[in-house]
Amino acid sequence: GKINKAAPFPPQMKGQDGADEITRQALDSGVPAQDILGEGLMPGMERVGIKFRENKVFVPQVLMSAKAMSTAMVHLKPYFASGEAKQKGTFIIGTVQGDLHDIGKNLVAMMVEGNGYKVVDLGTDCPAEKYLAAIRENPGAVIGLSALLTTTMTSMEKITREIKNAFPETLVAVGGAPVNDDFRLKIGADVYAPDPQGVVEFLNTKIA
Ligand code: B1M
Repeated sequence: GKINKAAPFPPQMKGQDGADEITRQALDSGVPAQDILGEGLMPGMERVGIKFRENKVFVPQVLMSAKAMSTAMVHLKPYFASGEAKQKGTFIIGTVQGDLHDIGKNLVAMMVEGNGYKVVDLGTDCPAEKYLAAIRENPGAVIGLSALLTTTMTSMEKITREIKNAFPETLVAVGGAPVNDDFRLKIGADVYAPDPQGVVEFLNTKIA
C-alpha cells in the first residue's frame, strides 16, 4: 500500500500514555520510586529480555524498551540520588582491547541498568588497565567483557587473567557472538552469558 510519510505515529499510539507519563503520574500520586522500579519497570524489562532471548522481539524493540526505561528513570533518578531508594550494585562493562563492536555491549549495559544496577560503561577497545582502574574506583563491582571477533578473544583472556591476578574476588562475566562456556572455563571467567538477560540473571544471584 501507500506509505503516508506525514504521519508521525502509528494512529493507535496517538495520545496514549507511555512509561514517561505513567512514571510521572505514579510518583505524583505517591507511589514510592522503589516500587515503580521494582514492580513496574523492572518486570517489564525482564519480559523484554526473555522475549529477546526467545526470538519473540528483536534489537529494535529492545532499544525502544531501553529508551522507554531511561525516559522513566529520569523521573526516578532524584529519588535514587537522595538515597531514598537503593541501587542494587555496580556493573562495569567494556568491549575488549582491539574490538570496536559496541551494539551488543550497549544492549547489555541498558538491560542491566534497566534492572536497577549502576552501570559504568568503559566503551570499546578497552585494555586491562582501564578495567583495573574502574574496579579500584568501584570496589565490589562485577565486570563484563564483550568480544565480537575471534581475534579479540585473546584480549578477553589476557584481561580476565589480569583482573583475577589483581582482584581475585572480582567476578567476571563474558559474552559476545564468538564466546562460549568452554572458552569461559578455559580463561577462568566466572560466567558466560549468551545474552543481556543472562547477565541480569547472574547479577541477581550474585549481588541482589
Ligand atoms: Co564487524 N564483524 N567487523 N563490524 N560486524 C562481525 C562481528 C562479523 C561476524 C561479520 C562477518 O564477517 N560475518 C566479523 C567477525 C568474524 C570473526 O571474528 N569471527 C566481523 C569483522 C571481521 C569485522 C572487521 C574486522 C571487518 C574489517 O574491517 N575487515 C571490523 C573489526 C573492527 C574492530 O572491531 N576492530 C568490523 C567492523 C564492524 C563495524 C564497525 C562496521 C560494525 C560495528 C559497529 C558498532 O558496533 N558500533 C560491525 C558490525 C555491525 C558487525 C555485525 C554485522 C553485527 C554485530 C552486531 O552489532 N550485532 C557482525 C555480523 C553479525 O553479527 N551479523 C560483525 C548485533 C548485536 C546485538 O549482537 O554484538 O552479538 P552482538 O551482541 C549480542 C550477544 O553477542 C550478547 O548480547 C547481545 C544481544 O544478544 N553479548 C553479550 C554481547 N556482548 C556481551 C557481553 C556479555 C553478555 C552478552 O557479558 C559481559
